[in-house]
Amino acid sequence: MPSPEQWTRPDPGAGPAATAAQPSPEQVIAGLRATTEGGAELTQLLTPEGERLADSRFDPYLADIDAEALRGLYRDMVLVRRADRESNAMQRQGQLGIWVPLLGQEAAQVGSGRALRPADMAFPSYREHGVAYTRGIDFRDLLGIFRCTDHSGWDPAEYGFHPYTIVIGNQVLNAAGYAMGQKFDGKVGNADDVDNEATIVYFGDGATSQGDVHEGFVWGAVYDAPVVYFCQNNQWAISEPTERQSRLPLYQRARGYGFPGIRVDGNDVLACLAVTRWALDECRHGNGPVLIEAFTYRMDAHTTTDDPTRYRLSDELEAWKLKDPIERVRVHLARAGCAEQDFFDGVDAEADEFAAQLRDFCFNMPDPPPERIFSEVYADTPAALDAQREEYLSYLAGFAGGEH
Ligand SMILES: Cc1ncc(C[n+]2csc(CCOP(=O)(O)OP(=O)(O)O)c2C)c(N)n1
Ligand SMILES: [Mg+2]
Repeated sequence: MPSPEQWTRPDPGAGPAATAAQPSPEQVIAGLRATTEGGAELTQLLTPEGERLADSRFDPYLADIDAEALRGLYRDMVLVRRADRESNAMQRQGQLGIWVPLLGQEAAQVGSGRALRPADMAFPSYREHGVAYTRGIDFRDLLGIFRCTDHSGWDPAEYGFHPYTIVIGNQVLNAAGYAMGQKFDGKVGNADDVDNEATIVYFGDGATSQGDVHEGFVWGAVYDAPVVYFCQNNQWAISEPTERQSRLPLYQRARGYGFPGIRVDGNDVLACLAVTRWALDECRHGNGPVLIEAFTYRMDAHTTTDDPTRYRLSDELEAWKLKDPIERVRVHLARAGCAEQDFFDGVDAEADEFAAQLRDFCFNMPDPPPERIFSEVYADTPAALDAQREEYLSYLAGFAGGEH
């Protein structure tokens, strides 16, 4: 049976007719293999059973990951998951307008986020709460966006973390441009590596069908920009499965742009950390860009407005539960004698406290003053905007009970 690659690469002896052949149902099913299973090309350092696999290419990037660091990665993922679940619940209780769950993607986000250095820049989409956490952003600062009282809750330059982007794929162009700037500013290829910087941009499998992503790849490639394109292939773009968006595994698309592409087990925090460190290193030394496809699974709904039971079967979810990103680290820590029950209980207690603080903050979050919508838009506010603000405030003042 021809592999999906052969649909676009006809047998030279078969003549032009082969090029036009439609894939048969079997070929379509074979095509699923390309995107729904990790395959031999998957870089994995920690199996779902918690077994550490040796890897001569990527192990050097984990030289500093001792038992304490591993416990730290576990703690990061547990806290992030707990905050995600609490936020999801708060949306259900009417405290947030919407929530975008990251459940199942903790390893992809914590692993890649922990690979970054403070001077690097990250461009998220809207699901990257785990990356935000690794950049030092207070999880509470994310909540205003989802309570619809804020556009962003942090200074992007201070944290090296751009505001969330809802327009699918747009941040890939932003990131390519930012990385070109890093190159023009001499932040790439310096003999002293502390002077080097890189950019990482997060986007989904569905985003790879957007023109902006294609353009972002082209700009990054032709300028040798220090940008890591980090695609979290969580198998779904709302209700559209990946295999309906690509005939090839997504990482293989990099070849067409002339930079390396690699598929990593997105549920393996060690593989995500090592591979992203390698990719960032490549970028900092002038060998960028790099595409990473983190092969993972969105274990919850697309957002709280979505009902995934309408379009996917529960056995798929059950199969992915066995590949849980947190569980495999827990098993590994326990089996390797790197953590006792006390440690796991302590992290759980810390996570409960973290969630309680989040809840308390959310329930008591003040509404921003109405003039806020006019501020922080321009460095120097134009007169027309000043006039609109004054008009709006005097309109509000006309209501009984004062200004608003
Ligand atoms: C330009 C644009 N088109 C459509 C949408 C609506 N939309 C929101 S999320 C989404 C699916 C994105 O899927 P994927 O890139 O796989 O990311 P995921 O949500 O799975 O993390 C779509 C089509 C949008 N936000 N922007
Ligand atoms: Mg997706």
